[in-house]
Amino acid sequence: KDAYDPTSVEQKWQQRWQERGTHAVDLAGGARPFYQLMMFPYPSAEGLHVGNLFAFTGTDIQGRFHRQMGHTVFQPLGFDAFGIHSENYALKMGVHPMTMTPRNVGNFRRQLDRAALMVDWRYAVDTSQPDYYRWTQWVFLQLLERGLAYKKKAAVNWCPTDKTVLANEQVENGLCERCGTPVEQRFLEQWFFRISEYAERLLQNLDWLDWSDTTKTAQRNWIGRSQGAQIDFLVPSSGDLSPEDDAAVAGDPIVMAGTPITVFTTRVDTIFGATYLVLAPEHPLVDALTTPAQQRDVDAYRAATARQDVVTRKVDKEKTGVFTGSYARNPATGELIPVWIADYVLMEYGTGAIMAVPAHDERDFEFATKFALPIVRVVAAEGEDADTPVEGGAHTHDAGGRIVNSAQFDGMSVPQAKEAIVAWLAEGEQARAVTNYRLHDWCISRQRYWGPPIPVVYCDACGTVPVPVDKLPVELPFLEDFKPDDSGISPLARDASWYHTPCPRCGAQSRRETDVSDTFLDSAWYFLRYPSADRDDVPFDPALTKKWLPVNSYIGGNEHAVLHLLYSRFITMVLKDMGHIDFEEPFTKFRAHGLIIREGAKMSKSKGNVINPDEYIDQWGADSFRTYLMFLGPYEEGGDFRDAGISGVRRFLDRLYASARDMTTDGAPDAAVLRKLHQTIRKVGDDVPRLSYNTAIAAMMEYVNVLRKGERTPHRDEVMPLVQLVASFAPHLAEELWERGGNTGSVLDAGWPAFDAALAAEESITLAVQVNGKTRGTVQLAPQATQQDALAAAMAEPSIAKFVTGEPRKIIFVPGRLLNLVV
Ligand code: ANZ
Ligand code: ZN
Repeated sequence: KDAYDPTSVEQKWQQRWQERGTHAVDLAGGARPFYQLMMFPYPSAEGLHVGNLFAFTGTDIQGRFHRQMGHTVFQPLGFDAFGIHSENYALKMGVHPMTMTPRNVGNFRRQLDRAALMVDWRYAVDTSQPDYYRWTQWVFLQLLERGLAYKKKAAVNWCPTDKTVLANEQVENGLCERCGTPVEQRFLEQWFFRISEYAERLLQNLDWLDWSDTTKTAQRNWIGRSQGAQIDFLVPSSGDLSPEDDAAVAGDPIVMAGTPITVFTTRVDTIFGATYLVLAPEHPLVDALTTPAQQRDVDAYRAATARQDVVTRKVDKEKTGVFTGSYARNPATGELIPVWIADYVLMEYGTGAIMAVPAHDERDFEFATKFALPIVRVVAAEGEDADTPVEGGAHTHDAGGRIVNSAQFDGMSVPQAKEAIVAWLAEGEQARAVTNYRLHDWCISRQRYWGPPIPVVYCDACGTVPVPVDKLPVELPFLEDFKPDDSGISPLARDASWYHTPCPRCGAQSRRETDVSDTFLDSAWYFLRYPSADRDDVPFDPALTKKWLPVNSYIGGNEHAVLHLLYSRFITMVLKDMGHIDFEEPFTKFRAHGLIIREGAKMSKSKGNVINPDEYIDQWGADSFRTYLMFLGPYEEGGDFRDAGISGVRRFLDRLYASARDMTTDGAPDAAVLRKLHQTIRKVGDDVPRLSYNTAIAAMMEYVNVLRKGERTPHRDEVMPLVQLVASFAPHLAEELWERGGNTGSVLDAGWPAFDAALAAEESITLAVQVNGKTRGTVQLAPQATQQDALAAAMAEPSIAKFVTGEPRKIIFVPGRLLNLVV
């Protein structure tokens, strides 16, 4: 008898699929469109690793399953080829990225085909090709036109190893996400996108998106909404000084008289306890507030802060700071309080200035203790009063407390006081309720080579001029030496013949922008491009976009839960607002897959524990490998890759193969086998759409065991439906067996096996019967039997009935499991 030989089966079907165009999708004509998206890979030189294949296979199963359910499925794939990943690799290998990228892409495609991904390559994208980035530049110009792209000099994260600016999202615990180097602060002119304007919408829409909760939570935290107030503390002019003001205060030179210092607080209820102000050292008012006597100290402190990297800045360390010499009036108490600068206040958050309430904020407490600033209690908990000293640390758990030392607000709860005090200060126009977001504008410029040049030109006469859309792409020139340097200027500035260009407006000699855009911009719109990847005239065709988008189902790694997904949502909203598309959320459903672990560690190139899928596929076949990957554990959690496990999966496919080889068309299928079959159809059909692949595979394995039990000869009608169930996992084998079963055409287009609930129902169930908690026997019942049925059956059984005298005092009935009679 012939045995399952994956190599020949897989070669045969790879070729058939090619010839028959099985994976080609009719975008214009196909009915019931279903857009299944997977996160596209960076085409690194080593080729695909098992982690990639785990992600893609799990997505491919969704795509194939939906096709079996009668959808036209579009499941494209492409390459996120621009960016630091590829560029750093090219630098390391000494190969130019323009040479390296197509080579890697070719290798990836070979591997992806081998793994049987249902991809129509006519719709592939490569973000580093001019026919793609031309439209990335177009997206940039849309934002520029809309006033959502702007340039400003800003403190930015600078990676001294990669020699480039990083977005906040690319800094993890103060380290460069790519190379782990501590990130420094630099002051550079950068292009930004105003994503912060979309913060509320990005937050609100999360409520109705069908996304995994962990992903939504990550996005919510990133957006970081805080409800609070802005309060103005005025720097008094000498005329505003009253006799009560401290003589020393009045004697100091007062700079910036009348200027408000605006703070952001979430605890306006504590304003009577605000005993000093703190500004970020970078705050624009610092210079004007600093008195001559304090100038040297302030300058030294600011210089020291500027030298600090972000890590040191953000860790909770010993508090430092310097007095500016100026005072401002607390609008609640009327008192003058000193204005300090300290690095624990960050310029990027809120207004870059705080009112310090040492009694109720931990960092303020440490600071006040160190610099002997007054600590005034304004909230009292149970058992405390206005005079209870604040000792040993701030009292931060104020939820149940009462306001004290706060004039007319004494006795209020914290929430009451919040409202009342803002209203009171708002009358004098010294406060307003505000919502603050942690989300910053998106810095999109990179002083690197391997990205799309930002399409603007600087002209002495016309200023910043966008490159007209019909002049796109601004092609990335071939630069022999593309290595970044420490200057903070992009390598593109080295090619004078490239960056000197006539102004598109007046024709005068002008200069191109030499920064390229962030890779995250490439991937923030790629899903829009896929259906129109073959079009040169438009970024995306309106009719196709209407038909195929938003994406029905998106699967990808949790490492992109914040950045990539948030940016994609933002760009989609902007394009909607500009009338280019008619939806504002790109991904209706998103699920994050888990990670494959090996020997307890995440599989990664840097850990050197990567598995080469080619070797496994050579040895076991792609179908076994795919199925094994999906059997490792719950798809959304991932699992541990063990070399031994794959043989069990292969045995399952061997037995399936043998079942189809040996099956008969004589007679009729066995009733018990049919019951198991229909139970399996139901289970796999339930499990696959909720990504529970491992349990679906386990169910199919169980069914094969029933099918082959005692070397019985299975009936054709018992085998063929299983071939359909397994088709999304083991696509080559399924096609082969489908054909052997006398069918023509792809199993993918044969629909889903018919499910019959009546056939799936258990004929009878076994119920344990207890008397006074002791098992006395069992009865056979219909699965839907009631308590009364069960009691009758038990009483009909003499071996049980003999223990029951008279009416039972109590009956405990667990349907399908147990009947307990208390007598
Ligand atoms: C007074 C106060 C009293 C505060 C109190 C807290 C407790 P979230 O909730 O994260 O938004 N803050 C404001 N801007 C800051 C900045 N740029 N750098 C550092 N800290 C800043 O935090 C809001 C609180 O963080 C604000 O409320 C402010 O301190 C501080 F018992 O104001 B609070
Ligand atoms: Zn000009």
